[in-house]
Amino acid sequence: MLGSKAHPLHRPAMRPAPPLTLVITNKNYSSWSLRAWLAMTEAGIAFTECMVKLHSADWADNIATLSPTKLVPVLWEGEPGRGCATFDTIAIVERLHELHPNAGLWPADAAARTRARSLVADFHAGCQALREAMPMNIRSSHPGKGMTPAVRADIERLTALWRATRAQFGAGGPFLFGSAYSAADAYFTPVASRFATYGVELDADTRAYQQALLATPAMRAWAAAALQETEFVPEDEPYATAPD
Ligand SMILES: N[C@@H](CCC(=O)N[C@@H](CS)C(=O)NCC(=O)O)C(=O)O
Repeated sequence: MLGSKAHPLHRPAMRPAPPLTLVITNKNYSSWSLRAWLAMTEAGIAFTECMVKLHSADWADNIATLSPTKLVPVLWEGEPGRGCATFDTIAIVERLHELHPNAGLWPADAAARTRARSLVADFHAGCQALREAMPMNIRSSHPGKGMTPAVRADIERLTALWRATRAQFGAGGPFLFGSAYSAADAYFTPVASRFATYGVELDADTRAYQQALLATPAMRAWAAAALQETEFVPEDEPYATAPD
């Protein structure tokens, strides 16, 4: 007699994964949006981009629905505002890794993966002086601005970590872990952009890494879109005055 359990051969049909949407803001300014967007794009994960411009009517009307924290990026599985939301960039990367474990978001090697996660967590919680004094501003050039002893200390500490990681794990390619681009590289691409905007002098190895980050097709596409934007956000422009 058949019991109530389904026969093992009669598996329920697999439900298709809900579509992914990434809510982001201005490409010229939003370093956190860039990180999540790059990680997904470089990993080849399909998603729809939902742009909500900072300080716009669209933002005022929709951010509370689109983001539990009223910050972006937010990853939605299913309908934005109704599906499952992951917020905060580290959580987004980890959720994407759960959904796409073979997409290469983290290095396959355990020691390299541990280093990648450590670098990302360390940056997420630190480098405050650098982040405050040198906000990402892809279209602008402010050489020499923002450099203070605290910023210099952040840069020296961070670039020493990059050099040590590349020396230990980076043979065979231009990225932190060699030829395979990881979420850690996505994390540091906005820093590479800041170094260009503020004309930060770099040692040869760090400069090579910076250039590799800025040269990926995904970063070029993002930067090209950033250059098309015309919004001026005063909070992100400590070294410029609003155009008339
Ligand atoms: N820790 C957050 C930071 C997110 C964040 O600060 N996002 C900025 C844009 S880069 C934002 O949403 N700002 C909107 C506001 O301050 O009102 C993450 O990792 O995602």
